[in-house]
Amino acid sequence: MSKSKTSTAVGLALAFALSNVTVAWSQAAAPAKPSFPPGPDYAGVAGSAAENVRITALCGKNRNAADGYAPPPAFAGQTRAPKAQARQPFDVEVVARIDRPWGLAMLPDGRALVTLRAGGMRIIDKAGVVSELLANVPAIQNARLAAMYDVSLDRDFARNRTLYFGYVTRASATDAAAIGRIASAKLSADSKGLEDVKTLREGPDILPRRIVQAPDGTLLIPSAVIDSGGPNPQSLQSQLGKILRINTDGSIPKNNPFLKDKTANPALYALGFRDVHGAAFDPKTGKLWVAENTPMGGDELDLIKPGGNYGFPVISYGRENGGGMINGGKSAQAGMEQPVYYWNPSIAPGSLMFYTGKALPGWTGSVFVGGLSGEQLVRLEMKNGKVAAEEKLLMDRCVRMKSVAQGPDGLIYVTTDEPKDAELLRLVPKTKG
Ligand SMILES: [Ca+2]
Repeated sequence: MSKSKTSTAVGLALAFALSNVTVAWSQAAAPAKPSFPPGPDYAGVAGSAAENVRITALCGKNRNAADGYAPPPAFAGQTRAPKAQARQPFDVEVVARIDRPWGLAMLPDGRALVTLRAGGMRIIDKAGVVSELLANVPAIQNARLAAMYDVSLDRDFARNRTLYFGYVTRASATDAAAIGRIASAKLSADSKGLEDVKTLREGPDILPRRIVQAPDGTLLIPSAVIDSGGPNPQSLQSQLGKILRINTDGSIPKNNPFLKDKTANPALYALGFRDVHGAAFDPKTGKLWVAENTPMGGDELDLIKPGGNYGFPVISYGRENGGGMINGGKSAQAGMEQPVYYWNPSIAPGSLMFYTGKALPGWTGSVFVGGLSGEQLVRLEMKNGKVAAEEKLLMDRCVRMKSVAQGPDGLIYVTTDEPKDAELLRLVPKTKG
């Protein structure tokens, strides 16, 4: 075969592969939901049978995965890590009660800045006093998935008062469609409102779950895809199901990984996600990690490489929330990244944090993940870039755990995800005696 024929054949194969992934994906034609025997529950995976029974009795329900579907991991330790030893005696303080929060950022003076899912922001001081709604926060107008999502501080916040936030609202007074926006603003000197609110990037295909600032100053934003049948997370033309990367003025960094492809959206940094709620930079390596919420039984912890393809919906360890298979249950493919870890059964990760504090010394160096459906705060012990052990904390509170952040006091702050009377919790060293 001549060289030109070979390249034509390769070109055709590539075109076919691309045409396959740029169309909308759908499970509509999936075969009937398969049936699997019951699986272990959340407490049972990294706990004892007795702990399992205790939590089920305490919380009044069994939060098993729907069944025991459990495809084999790609390597030992990729799921269901051994139970970590309890290394830090602690107490839980309820700092304040608030309406359903989403984002949480700890200010340098120790106050907590929270976004409210229905719209708005409040500041909670160390004593638990909750502020009025901050002025000048963009309103969240009714649209599908409309909500205020994350807020995060610029690394020079103490000097420049700059913060970033993401939200989804109605596109305009005359357009009921949803639009996602990533914005910056300054917190006023009296902390009563925002100033200089600027939209950095917006689009109908942006669902901005988190905003984290890289060591190089750029902003990394996981943008979810919720719907089966929506834009394909593999498509380079859509911002859904991706991690986006922009500069703090909204411009596109000159070294974004897909810029050579003129048809690709220039903000794309990594692709193939469903719904990443947790994102954080490892303070030791400067690398980005994310925690992906859903598919069912396939929640992932991923180490992000620029331009990496994280597989969804081509490969996954989970299934549709209704139980249907995703791409026949395929869990690995060449050119697609494997998760470092996945949760089976699901915990529905709502956040991700590397703990570097000294106030809770038994936990220094651990990774924390808030679990929504799992109603727990997960602590992971990492070794050589893999999960060595998992501890499930706060399960006896029986509530969904949302955001987790480290305060300047070195303590750990957690918000719960309840529609009313959600809590801001503070984890402190156990007082002796
Ligand atoms: Ca994946």
